[in-house]
Amino acid sequence: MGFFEKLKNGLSKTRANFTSRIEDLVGMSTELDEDFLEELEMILIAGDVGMKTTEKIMQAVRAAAKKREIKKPDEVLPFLKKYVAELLHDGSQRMRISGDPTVILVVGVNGVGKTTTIGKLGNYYRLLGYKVMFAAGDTFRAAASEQLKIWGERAQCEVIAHNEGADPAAVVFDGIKAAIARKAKILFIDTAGRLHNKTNLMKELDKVHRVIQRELPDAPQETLLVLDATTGQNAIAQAKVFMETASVTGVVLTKLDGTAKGGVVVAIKEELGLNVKWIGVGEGMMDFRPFEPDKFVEALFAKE
Ligand SMILES: Nc1nc2c(ncn2[C@@H]2O[C@H](COP(=O)(O)OP(=O)(O)OP(=O)(O)O)[C@@H](O)[C@H]2O)c(=O)[nH]1
Ligand SMILES: [Mg+2]
Repeated sequence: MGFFEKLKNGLSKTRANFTSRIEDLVGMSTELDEDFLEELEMILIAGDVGMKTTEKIMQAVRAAAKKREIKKPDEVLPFLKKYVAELLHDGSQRMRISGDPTVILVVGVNGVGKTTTIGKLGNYYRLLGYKVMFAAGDTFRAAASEQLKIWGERAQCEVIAHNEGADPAAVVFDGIKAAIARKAKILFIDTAGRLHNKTNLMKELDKVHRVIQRELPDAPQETLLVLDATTGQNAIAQAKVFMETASVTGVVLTKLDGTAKGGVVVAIKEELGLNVKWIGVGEGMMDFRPFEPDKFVEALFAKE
């Protein structure tokens, strides 16, 4: 299956909940009247685009209607497609591979897909010719290191790990030393998603961050926040907590396959000001894509 087909398949539930409902509304409406606009607004909110972003989109639709740029209901979908693509656009989607090593810290609550994402990205960058290593900074959960080691084998990336309960900062320190010694170009750092409480988790991330900076002042070059698309607006609330502590440089939005809440991509950009850099569309090593706004919108609005 090609890149676009996989993305399109991954977004099929979102499309059913969002695009198809707009199409149905358009099909039933003859006038671009207040009823139509209110219904459209409901669909956007239900599609997890978020309140603030929905308001912004609706203002644009109303303004375009007033200026007679859109006159009939069936002109709304092409307008939305173009408008959403513009909202999502940004010049700096790519990751910066600029240090020796480049350190990429991966954060997020438990179960969102951090470890899986590291496996996928590790393999991707190895195939591009970089030497990649992983550091198992999640020492809280039993078997977390083992899971990362399995991904390390599959992705052919060396893993630095300590025993369960070890100090994550110590693992990170060793990871950096090993990456320097072995001339790795990229070091991915896995972190715990759950500790005894939120304050502890944030303290731990802060400590990990300080260790990285002490060893490599320009690092981490990226702090990727992993968010699970199936959680919709909850993902936005989670992101706000992480943004208070970690200087998040981008988002990995996982589990876009099998969710109707893909509209959350728009809210991440608009309400958090964060760029989605990667999207996950399955559990396998190749089931992810760089986030490309045009392709995403194309797949979101694609006809079956
Ligand atoms: N369908 C689907 N499943 C995914 C995706 N990414 C991860 N998963 C699954 O989500 C589950 C959790 O993934 P992990 O990578 O263990 O998540 P984590 O954030 O490391 O979790 P903790 O270590 O517990 O904090 C696993 O069963 C993964 O296979 C995705 O893009 N699509
Ligand atoms: Mg994990």
